[in-house]
Amino acid sequence: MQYALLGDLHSHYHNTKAVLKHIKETAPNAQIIGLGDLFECKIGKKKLKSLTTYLPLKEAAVFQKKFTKLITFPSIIGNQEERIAHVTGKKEFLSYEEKILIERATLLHGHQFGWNEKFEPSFPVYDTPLLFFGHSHRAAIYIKNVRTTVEYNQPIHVGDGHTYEINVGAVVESRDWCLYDSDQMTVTFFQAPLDEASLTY
Ligand SMILES: [Mn+2]
Repeated sequence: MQYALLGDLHSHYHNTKAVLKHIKETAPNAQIIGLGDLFECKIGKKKLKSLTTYLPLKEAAVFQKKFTKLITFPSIIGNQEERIAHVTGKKEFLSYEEKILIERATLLHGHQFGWNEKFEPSFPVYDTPLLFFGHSHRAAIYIKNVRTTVEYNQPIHVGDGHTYEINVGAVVESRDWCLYDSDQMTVTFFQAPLDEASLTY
């Protein structure tokens, strides 16, 4: 089975549309799953502390109807959804799973890990050969905890019994997504082509 994994959309309509189009062209039968931070919260950590009441959704987040119509696939929760729920009191943003398990792979958003000052993750314990995640907006594959350079459009074989941690990158900045084929046991990084409209939200 094929899975198309995308994360860190941050409410970016044009890039999300470009990535979904690219997925449809490249792997039309893949099951699409989001890796969190679908939406962009406009309230930073500092402002969060000074809030005394809930904010309306429009003030708290980049929330456009045309964007929500693109989100027809399941997703795990990201820190943006958690913050939007906290700021608005809207519990529906907490309705996403913290973790999804698919064939031989765990899906998590990286806010559940520790990160060092260089923004490198320390991975939690997980029970599958593969871990897919997002959060730092940097596509990467870690083999035995060593970060390895990503080559796009090149299937990487991940069925050799080692564990692999795969950061699928970000939709919002670079239109990244990742194809996981559980029959072939391959992972392929992709970037949807840039269209002019992608330069705006
Ligand atoms: Mn995040």
